[in-house]
Amino acid sequence: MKAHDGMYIGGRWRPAAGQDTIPVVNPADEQVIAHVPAGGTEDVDAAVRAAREAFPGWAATPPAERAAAIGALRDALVARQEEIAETVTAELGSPLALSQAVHASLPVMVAGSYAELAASYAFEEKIGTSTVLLEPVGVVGAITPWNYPLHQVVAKVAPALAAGCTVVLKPAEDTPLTAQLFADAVHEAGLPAGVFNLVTGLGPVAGQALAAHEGVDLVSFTGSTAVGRQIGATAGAAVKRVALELGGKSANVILPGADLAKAVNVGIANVMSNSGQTCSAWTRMLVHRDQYDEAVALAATAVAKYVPGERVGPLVSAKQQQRVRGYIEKGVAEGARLVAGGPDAPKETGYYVSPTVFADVAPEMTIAQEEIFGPVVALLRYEDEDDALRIANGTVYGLGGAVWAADDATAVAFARRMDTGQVDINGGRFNPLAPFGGYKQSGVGRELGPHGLSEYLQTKSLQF
Ligand code: TXE
Repeated sequence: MKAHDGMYIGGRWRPAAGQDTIPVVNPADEQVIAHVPAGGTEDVDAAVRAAREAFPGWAATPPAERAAAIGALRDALVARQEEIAETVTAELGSPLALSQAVHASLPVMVAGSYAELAASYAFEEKIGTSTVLLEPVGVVGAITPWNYPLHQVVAKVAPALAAGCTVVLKPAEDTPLTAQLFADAVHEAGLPAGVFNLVTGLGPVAGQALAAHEGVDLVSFTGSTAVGRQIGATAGAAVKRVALELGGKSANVILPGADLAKAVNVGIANVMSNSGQTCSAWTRMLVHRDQYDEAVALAATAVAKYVPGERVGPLVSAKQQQRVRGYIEKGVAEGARLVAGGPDAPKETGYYVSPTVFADVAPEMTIAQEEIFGPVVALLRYEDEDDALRIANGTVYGLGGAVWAADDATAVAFARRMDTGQVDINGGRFNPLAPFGGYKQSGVGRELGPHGLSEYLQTKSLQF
């Protein structure tokens, strides 16, 4: 597979400071498909320097011109959509149909939304006798995960650019090729040199150097809670802005009166999509005790349609496969009942995990508390609405969720009581302008739409 052997810094591809490389593996067949440079401190320094030099000019560029540049970037992504989909499939393992429909398409929507927002956003407001200026924070260090290789990048870079910030991106080491394609698109769009820079490398090396760099004014991180905690602590010590999008254990609450078959089927599809590697996936299905047995039967039938290697891809890496199989073993050991799937790998080659459904899951079990990040659904039984709410809110996380009821008003009344950042009402629908982010330990800050843009701004009051 095609790969750049350098870093994109200051508007051009240039050699990495060191010789080390990282192999990129296709998780469906375990073959090495490319190598990318493993960046270190020197590469990060050079990228941050380029971003700092570009910052004053980009910050002073009128919002309408920044909007036009983001629009050109969107168009460059559109022109590369097929290549992006194939690349995501090669390095993440997602079925090509999913790569086309989601991985290559969602970022286009998000970039388009920021092209519009950059032009229409009120970067200045009047409050009484004062004028408040909303100014870009400065240089952004963006650290992204592999689960949505392009979306995670665009959800940070597009609002940062719209705000007038410049960016250094350190993408996940598992999916650097998609990030390189993004840099190509930036280049084609003609963004000024240094406004966007890319350093590939390992988390504890390049990621750590970027997060701790004194030339970085804001760190935006999406990934594991463990690393997020560390980045938050480093940023706190430096009194630096930080945005963290971390794990989740979202509840899919099916209230009596809802269309049970639809709620279960959509709920299973939600977790199976991207092999369960979605931070907001509805991994806990909460069903009233009177409907529980019927829901378990429906879930078992629904999950049978997800055949590994066809509708559901492998996990991204051997490490993730092992981790998820470990959680399934733990579920069995703690007494949950396997209804479908199990810990055995369904295929000899590739990092596949069997689509798995657990019934008789108690709220305190590990599989009901910790993020598994695989195609695993836990069905929990509740007694009444208060019990459902207690279970739904009973984890350290609060990222996504769903409520199904006979009507929207009933679902909304329940959703208001949930400690979580986003709730899909009777199915929901993706809106690229709606803020996304966590309550509790799911994170700090919001992505997407105007709320996502405001993360990259700081306020200055002019007093008259
Ligand atoms: O995450 P890491 P991993 C969760 C999910 C998954 C688990 C582990 O539960 O099973 O995390 O995944 C960079 N300083 N999520 O190990 O390590 C790393 O290079 C700076 C949820 O892949 O957090 C990559 O770019 N950066 C999630 C990014 O952090 C560091 C998406 C994420 O990798 C670093 C992914 C360090 N010390 C995993 N160490 C979501 N919220 O969507 C690593 N990185």
